[in-house]
Amino acid sequence: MSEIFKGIDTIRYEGPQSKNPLAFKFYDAEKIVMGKPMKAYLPFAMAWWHNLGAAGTDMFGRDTADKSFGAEKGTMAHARAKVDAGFEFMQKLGIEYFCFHDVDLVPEADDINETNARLDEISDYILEKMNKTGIKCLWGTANMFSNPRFMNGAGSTNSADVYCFAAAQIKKALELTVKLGGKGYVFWGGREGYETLLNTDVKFEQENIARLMHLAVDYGRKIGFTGDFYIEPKPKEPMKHQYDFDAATAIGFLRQYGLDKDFKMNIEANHATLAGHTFQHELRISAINGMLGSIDANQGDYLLGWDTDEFPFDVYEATMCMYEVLKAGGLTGGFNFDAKSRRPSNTYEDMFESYILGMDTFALGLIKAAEIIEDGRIDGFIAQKYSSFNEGIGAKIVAGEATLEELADYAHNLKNTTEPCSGKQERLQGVLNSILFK
Ligand code: XUL
Ligand code: CO
Repeated sequence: MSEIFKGIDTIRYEGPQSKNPLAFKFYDAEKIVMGKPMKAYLPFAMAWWHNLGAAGTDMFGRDTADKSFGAEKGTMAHARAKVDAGFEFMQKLGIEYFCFHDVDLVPEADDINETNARLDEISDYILEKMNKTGIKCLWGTANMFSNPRFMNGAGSTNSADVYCFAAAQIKKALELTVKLGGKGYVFWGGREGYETLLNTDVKFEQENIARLMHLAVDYGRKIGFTGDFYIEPKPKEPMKHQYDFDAATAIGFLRQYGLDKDFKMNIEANHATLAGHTFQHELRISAINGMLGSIDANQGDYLLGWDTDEFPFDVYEATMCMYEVLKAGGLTGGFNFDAKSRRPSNTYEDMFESYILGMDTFALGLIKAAEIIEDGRIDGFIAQKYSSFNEGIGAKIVAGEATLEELADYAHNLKNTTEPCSGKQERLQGVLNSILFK
């Protein structure tokens, strides 16, 4: 097999002063941060679909990048060339994981048996490469949104036949995930939602999605999948109302249908902002519910209301993300760059520079988040803010030992001028800036 990314060597750490576009400025895999090497906190993953598949086509124009990797597109030779390209790419960047949809790996045939035979063939080849390189699978999933049969949904479809197609794809994608040792299995409900209630039975659709998830869990556990299932919340696009709107909605759904023991969240930064939340909010809601599993690391554009899937470069967001991750004790999953280079960034070099940007941004976020925690002023302020609950009546409330009458009696002895204390937002924002830019 010949080299695909000729002229691009292994990407090395050169430090923030480096002007070499093909070097890391902040991601220094072995550097110790809060007691562990950076790479232990940042299990980065390559998204098969964007990096090896997406070539720039948008609603207004065709491909700008050449991702044929020397083979004819739509063939098994091309599927193998993508594996070659992907593994060379990950090795050169020091990326240890990848994520995939079934149909990212091979061209889909008209007959599902033929598609599955192709998936068997390509996964043998991927496994060979994994064994040679030590690269691992973070998660797998089934694409249940592109094929026209899923136009009315997969788990939420009106057609029992389509529902069975979805089941068949999940079954195969789970088998592939187990074969490749994937840590997780993702459900992103792209078409699980609706445009209008004039034609939709929401209750029935949600119950049917839950039934499909239960079947997936049962089968996954039966074939030895010990990892986490993930829901990846997103509020809209392609559907107007998506059932897994945000983390809180998805967690409520999982609890309602008894799926919460097997599932966690895969939080995508840009999906959070589309839901009108910050990325940090979604991470916190997942973490406090014990459901922070994995992260799709990208960012959106605040001026655009759609899923732009950009490589992350916003250091504030990455810092607050890593603050949440550190506070939660790390991720059981990883950081999948569900991101694509911009359409005019159409060279092989751009593919590498995109990942360098993303990895450096999260490395910088990690360094800065560790500094925030070590500095202690923000955590200290929060602890102080709630300190009235540490003793006296406050402690009794927290211990669940107070009655409403008792609290009312206590309040009757207070002055109406009682104030809860300043929130000090501007001071704390200043602290954040002083740590980020020192
Ligand atoms: C779509 C999206 C998907 C999921 C996997 O917005 O993020 O790529 O990550 O299906
Ligand atoms: Co995603």
